[in-house]
Amino acid sequence: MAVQMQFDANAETSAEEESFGPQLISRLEQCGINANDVKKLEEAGFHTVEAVAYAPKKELLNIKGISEAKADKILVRVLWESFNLGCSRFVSTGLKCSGVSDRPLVNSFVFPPGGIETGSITELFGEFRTGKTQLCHTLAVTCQLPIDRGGGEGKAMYIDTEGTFRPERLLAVAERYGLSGSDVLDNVAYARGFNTDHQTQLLYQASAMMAESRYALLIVDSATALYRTDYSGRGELSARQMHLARFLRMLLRLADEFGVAVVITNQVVAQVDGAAMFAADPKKPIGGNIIAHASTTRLYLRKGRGETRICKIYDSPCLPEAEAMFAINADGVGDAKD
Ligand code: NY5
Repeated sequence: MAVQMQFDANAETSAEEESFGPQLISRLEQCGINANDVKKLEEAGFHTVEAVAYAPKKELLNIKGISEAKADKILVRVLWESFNLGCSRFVSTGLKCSGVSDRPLVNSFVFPPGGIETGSITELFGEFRTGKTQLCHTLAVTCQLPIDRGGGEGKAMYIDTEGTFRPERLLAVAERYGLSGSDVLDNVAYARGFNTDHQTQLLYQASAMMAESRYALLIVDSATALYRTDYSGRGELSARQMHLARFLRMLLRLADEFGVAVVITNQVVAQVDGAAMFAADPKKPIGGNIIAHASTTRLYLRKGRGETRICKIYDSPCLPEAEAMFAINADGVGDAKD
């Protein structure tokens, strides 16, 4: 009898694995990718939807007959599909794509395609008042949603180095998603970071807490601000970069070890050297290459018309160059009224 039961339990698991495990590439035919293109992907060695989702766009472009527009379409479809399958690789931002009207397919998809990726670092950078902190507040709530509502079914950790965290904002976002405000607040572990050594120290505590309970998201808002005050001048630049690199390595390790999404914010500063005058963009994110290497996805936020803001995927090897327009509302980031 016991053996029989065990057999049945196994049968159940394998049925589950079929719908929740890796998805065969042929599934893409059911979501708008034509059979010919699916065949090309398979011949190039992509046998699962996941294999495509993790591939840099460059690899898709190497396949004969796959144009840039086609690669974009496939990647967005694939990310959307893995999002719908609830692989919990992503946490929804509540944002939707727009501004890519020449590719209507991309419209009305969550932004960035699929959401915020778990297991890696996403950097939000932009000037003061472009919505970085508001996006962080929204994510601290949406990460708690069930997976079938685009969440990560876990708690959030919030390291605040600038004193801009506002719990009442979380309550408004909670209400918008129909969640209990007190539950949402209970599920956000908050700490102020006072200097760069302290913000690093907090990550050791974060690790202990992640081992104890299920966190979906770690936010560091801002990851770089304290470096600007703790280190000054050219003389301290290399010490600063080494310290920052160590901090980012610890973040990557947490992302990897606990499968959490890590979101960091970063300011842009005017370039101080003479090159600024000739540069296409006179402002750039601080932290230079060190941050660029650590973050898998970089999202650039800027002001749009009136109260609207624009969030753009910056220099990603995997994601199409899409952007989303949004508004900063009392209950978190949402659709632009425009
Ligand atoms: C440490 C950390 C957090 C919260 C506490 C606490 C580090 O609530 O005592 C302690 C959240 C961010 C990571």
